[in-house]
Amino acid sequence: MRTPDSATATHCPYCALQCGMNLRPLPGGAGVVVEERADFPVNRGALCGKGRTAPAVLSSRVRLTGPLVRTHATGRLEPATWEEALDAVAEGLARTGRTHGPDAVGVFGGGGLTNEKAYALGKFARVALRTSQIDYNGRFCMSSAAAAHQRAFGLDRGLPFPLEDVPRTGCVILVGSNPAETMPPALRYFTELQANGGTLIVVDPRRTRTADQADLHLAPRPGTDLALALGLLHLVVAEGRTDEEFIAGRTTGWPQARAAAMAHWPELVERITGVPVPKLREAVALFCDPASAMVLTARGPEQQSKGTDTVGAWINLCLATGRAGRPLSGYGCLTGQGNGQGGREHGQKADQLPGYRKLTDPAARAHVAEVWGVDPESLPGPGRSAYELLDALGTEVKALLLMGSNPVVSAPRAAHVEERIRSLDFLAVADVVLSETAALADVVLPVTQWAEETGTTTSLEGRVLLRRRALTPPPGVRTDLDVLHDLATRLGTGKGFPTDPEEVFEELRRASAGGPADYSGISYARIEAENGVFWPCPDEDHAGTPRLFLDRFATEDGRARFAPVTHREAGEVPDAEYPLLLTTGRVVAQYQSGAQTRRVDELNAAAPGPFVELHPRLATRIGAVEGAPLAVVSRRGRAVAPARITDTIRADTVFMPFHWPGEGRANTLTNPALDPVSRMPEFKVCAVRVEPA
Ligand SMILES: Nc1nc2c(c(=O)[nH]1)N[C@H]1C(S)=C(S)[C@@H](COP(=O)(O)OP(=O)(O)OC[C@H]3O[C@@H](n4cnc5c(=O)[nH]c(N)nc54)[C@H](O)[C@@H]3O)O[C@H]1N2
Ligand SMILES: Nc1nc2c(c(=O)[nH]1)N[C@H]1C(S)=C(S)[C@@H](COP(=O)(O)OP(=O)(O)OC[C@H]3O[C@@H](n4cnc5c(=O)[nH]c(N)nc54)[C@H](O)[C@@H]3O)O[C@H]1N2
Ligand code: SF4
Ligand SMILES: [Mo]
Repeated sequence: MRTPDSATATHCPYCALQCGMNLRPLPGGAGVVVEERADFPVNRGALCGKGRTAPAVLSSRVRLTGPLVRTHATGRLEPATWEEALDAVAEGLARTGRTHGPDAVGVFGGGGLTNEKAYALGKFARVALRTSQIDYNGRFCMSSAAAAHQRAFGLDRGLPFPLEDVPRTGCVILVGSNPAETMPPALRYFTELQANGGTLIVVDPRRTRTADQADLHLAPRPGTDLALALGLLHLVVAEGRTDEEFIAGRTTGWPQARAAAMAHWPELVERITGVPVPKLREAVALFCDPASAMVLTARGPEQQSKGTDTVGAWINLCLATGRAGRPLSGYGCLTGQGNGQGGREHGQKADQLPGYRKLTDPAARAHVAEVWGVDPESLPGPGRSAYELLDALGTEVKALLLMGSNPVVSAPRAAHVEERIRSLDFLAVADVVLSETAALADVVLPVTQWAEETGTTTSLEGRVLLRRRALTPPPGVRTDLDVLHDLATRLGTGKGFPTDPEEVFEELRRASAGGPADYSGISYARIEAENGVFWPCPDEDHAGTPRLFLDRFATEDGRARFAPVTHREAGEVPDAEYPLLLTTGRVVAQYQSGAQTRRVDELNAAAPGPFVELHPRLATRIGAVEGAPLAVVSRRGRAVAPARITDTIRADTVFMPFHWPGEGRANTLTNPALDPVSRMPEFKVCAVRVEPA
């Protein structure tokens, strides 16, 4: 949409809040500046520093401006033409497929890719490469919440209601979510909730800026949220606060879930979590007294080897108290990446086809194969999950095409993953910058960025949005859609890979029609006219669905399913050798692996490097000094970063942000223990020892 004065209305390239912004071109083709876009209701013009400074990454000073190919002569990445680079990628992938079979070729995508790219990438893997080996970084992000959503409600949309409902409910429990750092413009929804007389409970082992604002802060030991949720449910039952009518009318599985909760009495839960019983009782009262309430989770409880069961336990709490499938009540997950929601719906996940269809469902295969003009039999089955795929590199998967992720920094047990990546026969990376992973590639393909291309994203609310191209890309770069088209052409299947995003979206609409995430009624024109459209939207006369489950859940019988979950320990627990817990997360000024934000001066000034947060008591015990280098050692490796001493963290836990490579890389330490259902790695808890370096 062109605004009257020639700025372009679009959305931020980073997180799932997808804040609206206007981009105004500077005179003489000198780039764009970000301006306030007040008409987009979710952020009403507010932006965090990352969004405000996003145009800095468009500068040729920091981005890739032409393809690079590793030469035999020097062993280094050297500038090449697009023809040379694309020929090399097509040949590298095809050669591996010919020699070792199609499943020796892997594809790794990202939740930052637009819907059109995610869709084209999944199709490229299955149709052009015929490989089952595709997965993406969203596996590291919201897969546990997605699995729990599916299990309980029969459908996974992160938030089943728009954010505008938050200020009008009675109480929100925010579990392992730190929007003050991770989605600053969304903080206003919680502030307004409190101004309206509602209460905010924050569950986080650290007293974050978000927790500071809460009416009640529960600080459990990392990895014990499952016990905490069960303990709260125990109290709900013991205090007679269940909603029997709702349980009888709209759920199944309560007797088993109830029995499991009754085994988690408050004193036991206090012992497991470290949260005192009176605080548990206070939380139950705040949650149950008002007429409506919500539970929102983010990566804290989800990035655990029991993340799916943990989210299930929080959903149980909502179901038992009738706080789901009703106005202003429910469970939601705050999805993370720019297209974290849409990226999980259109087929870059190992077990999935577009429209959130299952790759194992014969009817889904037939429908999508017809849209793609291929034989359903030719579609491969489900492949490995993200960590399992990375772990198989160099052995069973010998060539990889990577688009939109930087696993050398962001994958668990990163030194091992880096070593696996180095052992590949062939690696091609499409990126906007020379990330730590791209630097290891045989071929690097430089692609356009958000402001230079058009495409849709689906925000954490399930609202499908349009980003409009606002400026002409530099001559040396191409779009991801161009790359997939050009590669498919070389592999002999160019026809099904259009380069016009709207044409891809029109095909995506047809592929998603009748599926759980049905986009068939959504068009670019509607998105612009309506400031986004909530899926499912099955036809053009359908208004979209801001609120799900009000009449029935998406299960076969329309009832929500309780999960019969009991507490279990994390993959690693402290012992004499590794007596402390490490947890990891984010700071406001850096984004993810830092590939983009570490290239922005203003953000680097605000968050220049890694650190280890620890409690003063622990610091005294081990002789740590503020600002002095501290070594954190786990069974996977050793990382060193300056100490940051603060009483806002539990004394048995240390925290590191994961945005940096090198010596201070938090993921050198993390444990790739996987959740059995979602295959989510345990980023949020492992056992470590800490000593001055
Ligand atoms: N600035 C910034 N913003 C971002 C991103 C970014 O990289 N930088 N990334 C985006 C993406 S992809 C995502 S997924 C979101 C993530 O958004 P959040 O989930 O809010 O971010 P995290 O910092 O990973 O984790 C949130 C909190 O979980 C707490 N925590 C750690 N262990 C546990 C535990 O065992 N239980 C509980 N209850 N809490 C625990 C941490 O102390 C932390 O404060 O942010 C998005 N926004
Ligand atoms: N220890 C620890 N590790 C974590 C987490 C944690 O909490 N703790 N969180 C996990 C989570 S939730 C996530 S989401 C992951 C994220 O980790 P990554 O997957 O590494 O995410 P990004 O750093 O955003 O990497 C995206 C890459 O793609 C590039 N890129 C951006 N846009 C495009 C595009 O349109 N096309 C192409 N081709 N490239 C593009 C960027 O420049 C960047 O290099 O990290 C996970 N790792
Ligand atoms: S909160 Fe997220 S979407 Fe909004 S400006 Fe910041 S990074 Fe961008
Ligand atoms: Mo994420």
